[in-house]
Amino acid sequence: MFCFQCQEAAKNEGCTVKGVCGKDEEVAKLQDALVYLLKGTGFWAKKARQYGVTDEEVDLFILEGLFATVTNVNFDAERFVEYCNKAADLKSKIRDKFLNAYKQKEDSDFSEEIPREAAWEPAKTKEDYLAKAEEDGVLAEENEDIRSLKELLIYGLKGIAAYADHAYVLNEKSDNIFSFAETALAETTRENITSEELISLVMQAGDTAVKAMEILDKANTGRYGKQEITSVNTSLKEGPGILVSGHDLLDLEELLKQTEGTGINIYTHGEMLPANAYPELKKFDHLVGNFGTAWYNQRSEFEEFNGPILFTTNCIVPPKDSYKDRIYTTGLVGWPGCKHIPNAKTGEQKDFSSLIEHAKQLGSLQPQENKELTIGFAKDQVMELADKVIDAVKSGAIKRFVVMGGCDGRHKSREYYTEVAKDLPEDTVILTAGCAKYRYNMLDLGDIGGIPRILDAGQCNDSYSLAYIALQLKDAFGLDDINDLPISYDIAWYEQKAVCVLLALLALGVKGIRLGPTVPAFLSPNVVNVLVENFGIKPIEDPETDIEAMMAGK
Ligand code: SF4
Ligand code: SF3
Repeated sequence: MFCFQCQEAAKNEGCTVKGVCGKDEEVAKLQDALVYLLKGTGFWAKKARQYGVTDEEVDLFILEGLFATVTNVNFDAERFVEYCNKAADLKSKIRDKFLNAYKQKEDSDFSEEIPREAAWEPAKTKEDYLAKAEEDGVLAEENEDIRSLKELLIYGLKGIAAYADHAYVLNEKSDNIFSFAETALAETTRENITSEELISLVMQAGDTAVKAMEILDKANTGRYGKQEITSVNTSLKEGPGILVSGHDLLDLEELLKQTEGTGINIYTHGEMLPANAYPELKKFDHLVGNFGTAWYNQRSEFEEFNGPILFTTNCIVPPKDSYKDRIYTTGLVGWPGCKHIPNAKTGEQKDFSSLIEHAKQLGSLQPQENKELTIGFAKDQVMELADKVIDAVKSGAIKRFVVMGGCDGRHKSREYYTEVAKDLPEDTVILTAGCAKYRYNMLDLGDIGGIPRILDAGQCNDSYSLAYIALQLKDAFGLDDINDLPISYDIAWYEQKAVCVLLALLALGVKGIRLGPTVPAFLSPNVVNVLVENFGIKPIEDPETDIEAMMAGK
């Protein structure tokens, strides 16, 4: 196996024996085979679009397939065999549709040369998929820079796919996103593609990432209302409970409906915390708060939570035997041997009854002393405070905003973010989104004239809110360039949704982003140079040096 798609890639080079995340060789190879098949599917889907033919089953499955390969989503080999089979079927389906359309229009059979990803007819066995991955994995591309740019594009696309899929289940979709995903996948199959062409696709991925976050914001706020400033309980209460992790608000809503009146309390974990700020979710009295912190702490936190735990997206880590029987997965998430709640039929809800029964059997949780956390500073809420914020900047009460969104992770070096948060001068405000916040969201940093010094916009996709706020401030101050604002970006990344967010920020023209805790292993030295020269991206140094530089606008 070879995988270097996340920040925890072994030695910051790549995982070759087993993933640091827990992904084994078989799953890693099946994921490679799936991406390979999706590239072939993208090739035919792009061609079909040129002849006016689309197929939403294909469009959607491309998103789902990519999403399933995001770090810490699915570790179940059998599920990947099913996904590969489905990708192979859909590849044939869209190919045949294209060939028919071509023949009708051109009055001849399509006879151009096709890439090997599009031509492959798998035997639809696990062995065949594994063999294909062995000969045609990530390292099959020998040119280091082309490989780096192709993977940057694919990883950004995986993040886009995850966000677009979350929006899709809430009835928001964009044909531009489907079309871009197919084009990008198809382009990676071209033997003679140049670095310049790939850089242009990476920039288009940034534009598409903005679009994906925008439609997801529309989907979330359309259904659940605008996030409101909310004080969230972060401790366990008397009575049985279910913990919900991940990013999928629809799963949470359906579970809340199905547990109403049962006496079961629902708690959020990790990236589900922002759900507590949406009016249409917080109206459920039995959504009682958030328990725990970022994903990598789940092995200790889940032992403490004596109830079932539902995973709706990443990040799942290898469960301990002490709580493995309490883990349930749904959507694209999977862990071998853990119970999986299947998708519902169209127009119906998922059936969470087994999970609910399990919570009843396990009985009450051990109550804890209460602590509160304030959240809900997505774009609409911050815009309500806009006058106050603008006045505070004009008067000098706020000297600088520091965007510290992104992901959290295991590495000790991430204490950097806690230190930065602690040591930033008192006239600074931290804007955050994503699970990166768990490094500092319990610090009591106070407020500036009633504006809290940590403004938490929500999930990683709510980085859209942070970009939106920046654009509004630019207009409010009559500036031409977003980089003239007193905002610094100190972003933490871990998985591919953070790659998507980074590309979105670049597409919006943000320059001088600090990226940590390490520079991605999949970026070759030449590609790093391109990012440094064109966007001023820089690695993090120590907190003191970086704070000084940021305060000087560097
Ligand atoms: Fe390694 Fe990250 Fe890939 Fe897992 S996702 S195998 S930790 S590089
Ligand atoms: Fe976190 Fe996985 Fe990335 Fe959604 S839950 S930000 S790491």
